[in-house]
Amino acid sequence: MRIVLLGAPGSGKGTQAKRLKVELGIAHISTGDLLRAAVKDGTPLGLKAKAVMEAGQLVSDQIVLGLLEERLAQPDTQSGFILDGYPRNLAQAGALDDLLARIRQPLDAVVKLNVPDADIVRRCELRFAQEHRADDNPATVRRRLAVYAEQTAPVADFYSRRGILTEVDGVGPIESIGDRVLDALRSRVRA
Ligand code: B4P
Repeated sequence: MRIVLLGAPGSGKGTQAKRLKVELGIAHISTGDLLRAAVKDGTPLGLKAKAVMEAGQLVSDQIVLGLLEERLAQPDTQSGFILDGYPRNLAQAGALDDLLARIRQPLDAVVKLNVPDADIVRRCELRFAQEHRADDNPATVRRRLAVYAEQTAPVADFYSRRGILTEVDGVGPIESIGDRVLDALRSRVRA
């Protein structure tokens, strides 16, 4: 199965993708993790991405697409994948369509996690206190939410028009949200 997980920053995409990876036996591809690894390794790409991420902005489409293409060429993606954090704007959604058509791996489903901004701010504050992730500081989280509303929210409409979008309530215990996501995916496969 090939899935896109959509949702605001801190909506739990990474958290739920980890469970889906185990339950469905497919690869988990997080563009945020790929970028953080490049920053940590101090690669030329990571050096470019670091300041952009810390400002709460989106890294350039070209850089992220390059990372994604490289990751999708790895053999573990043959049995399917969960894309977590990509696409984040309409240009990325178009690029993903082209890429998946080229490698003959069309999407099966898009799941959007709905979480109110107030919960997101609380979650990121907690993670900032525990992990000190620079883009989780409260001012940057507000910027990231604004970028999400402006650039990423239209991506949900793009997939809704195509009839492959399912929205799931992303508030509550992590396990219950995971059950809702799996139910949504199973009913989509049966449909
Ligand atoms: P991401 O890594 O995608 O970061 P995220 O939005 O914070 O993560 P996610 O929604 O996965 O939340 P998580 O499960 O961690 O992006 C980081 C940055 O990278 C972006 O701002 C951007 O600069 C760059 N980037 C990434 N992809 C890009 C792209 N395609 N194009 C351009 N730039 C890109 O959960 C958050 C917290 O909530 C965790 O602490 C978790 O424990 C907690 N949590 C999860 N579920 C919960 C629940 N049900 N209840 C309470 N807490 C919960």
